[in-house]
Amino acid sequence: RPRVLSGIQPTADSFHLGNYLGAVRQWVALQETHETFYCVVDLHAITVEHDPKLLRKRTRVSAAQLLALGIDPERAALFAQSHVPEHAQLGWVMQCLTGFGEASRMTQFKDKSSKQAQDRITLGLFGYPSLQAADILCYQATHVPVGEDQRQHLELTRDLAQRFNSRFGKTFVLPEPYILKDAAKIYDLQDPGSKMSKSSSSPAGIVDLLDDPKVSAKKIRSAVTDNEREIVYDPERKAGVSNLLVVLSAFTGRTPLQLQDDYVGKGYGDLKKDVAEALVEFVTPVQARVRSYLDDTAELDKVLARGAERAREVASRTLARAYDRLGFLAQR
Ligand code: AQP
Repeated sequence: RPRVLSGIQPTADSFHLGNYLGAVRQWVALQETHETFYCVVDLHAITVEHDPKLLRKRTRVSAAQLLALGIDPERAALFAQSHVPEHAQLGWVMQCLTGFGEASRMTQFKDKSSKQAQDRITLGLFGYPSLQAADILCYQATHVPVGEDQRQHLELTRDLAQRFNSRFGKTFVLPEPYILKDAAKIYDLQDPGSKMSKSSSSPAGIVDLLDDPKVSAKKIRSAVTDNEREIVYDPERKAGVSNLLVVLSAFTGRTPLQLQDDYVGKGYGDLKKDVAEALVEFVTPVQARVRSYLDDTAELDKVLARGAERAREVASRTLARAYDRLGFLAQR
């Protein structure tokens, strides 16, 4: 079966709607058809300043959310990135193949580094995409379900895999992005020109899955739209309304264009009310499941340990092959 790898950072107390609709929802669906590896990327989380206690907590909360959202640990290998040391080991190799100019052109690095004082920007943040390439290549993943914002990093991963293969012999499979057209990017409710993001959205612009559902419903009702009245799916011209249609589409299974027809003659208030209701209906049982996974952290840690074991079986074989091709002596 084709392989899938994806990861999510434990850098917030909750996933937001963009993380779920852009990425995790695809992770769940792909378990049916692919061999899946999903990790909480704690190594990536320390590329910016962090608090160890919070990281520990957020790693478990992330795993609990993934389980609550439908990741089935019997089918997918669900693990913490730091439990599989091959990520960091292959990450070093990938850094040694990445050009300085190439890394400098990554827009995520430019965005994130522009928000920090020069001496706070770490080499880890600069090298983030090379580690991400290793995350993917360790598993010879063919598909990587991520949001649109990650497309450039995936291109780099393909370039690095190709570079390694042509210098040292065919070792890595070139992964394809798996980006769903209609949910690829969820926008900030207050600033629908920018993506919903944990680091840059204002509290009113971001919907956290673990927020009080009443608060989230209120944020949806206060979402920025425009001065017109028609509910039309036109992301260029009507970003706010289109964003709401995309969210409702994900929860109802109707396409944004079908929804546009459903809402002929209705107003923005009706649309917002329906989006808020669909959201509350979705998050309420998810939150209950998250709480129950967090009530038994020993069991949660066991799930992660089993996932890491399965992941290492694959990642260690890939690393051994890559090390051999690079000319490292085999350990006797
Ligand atoms: N707004 C979004 N729309 C669609 N997909 C999104 N993703 C993130 N934001 C959106 C996808 O979520 C997955 C997990 O990403 P991550 O762990 O790297 O989270 P992140 O990028 O740190 O999340 P943010 O909110 O974007 O944080 P900042 O802005 O702080 O970096 C990825 O597949 C991503 O595409």
